[in-house]
Amino acid sequence: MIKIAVLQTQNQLKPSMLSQFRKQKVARIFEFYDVNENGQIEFDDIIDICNAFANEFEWEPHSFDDDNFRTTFKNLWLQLLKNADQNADNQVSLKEFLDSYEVAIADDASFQIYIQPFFDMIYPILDEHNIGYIKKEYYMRFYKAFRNSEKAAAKAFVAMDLNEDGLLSKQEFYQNFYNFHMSEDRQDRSLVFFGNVELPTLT
Ligand SMILES: [Ca+2]
Ligand SMILES: [Ca+2]
Ligand SMILES: [Ca+2]
Repeated sequence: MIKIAVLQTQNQLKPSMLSQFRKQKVARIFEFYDVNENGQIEFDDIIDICNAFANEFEWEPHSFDDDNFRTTFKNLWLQLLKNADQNADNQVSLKEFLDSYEVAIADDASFQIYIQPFFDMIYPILDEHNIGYIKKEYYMRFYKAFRNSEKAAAKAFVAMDLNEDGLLSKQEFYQNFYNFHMSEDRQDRSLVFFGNVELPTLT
């Protein structure tokens, strides 16, 4: 509850601080969440995302991995509702999503609070044996679970492998995740993090 109060206060105090470019990237994240493409993120989308991950990672229903992912992702969803659903209709519109990201990616401290949890949840799935890097096969599964093609996944792996050693280290994955949210660089390799490079047009 305290977090909501703080968020609302910040929203009221701060005019829009995000560049159009960063807003476009936030809209790309919105597209990732809005699986059924009805312009709202709702609980059904979250279930669809969980199903897509279970399918790509071949988790049996109610196995540890499946249950763990669903529980954690539902918690992320509840967090998103609390922080973004201004009209309390249990859906998050693009406008509400953008407003919440004005705060969530305003600076590094906010990034740590609001955005880092997604990374902390996803990384251990991709590096299940905790070896410090992600195998290409696992990265491909992750990327395809975002409704991207095999070809796009392969291309993204190459882009995100910053030192081009054929492995995606935790540091590289994090750097791309961070830059996607925070960088103003239109050439940054992180641009492919959530899908194809074409960014959505904002009206
Ligand atoms: Ca939707
Ligand atoms: Ca709403
Ligand atoms: Ca590498």
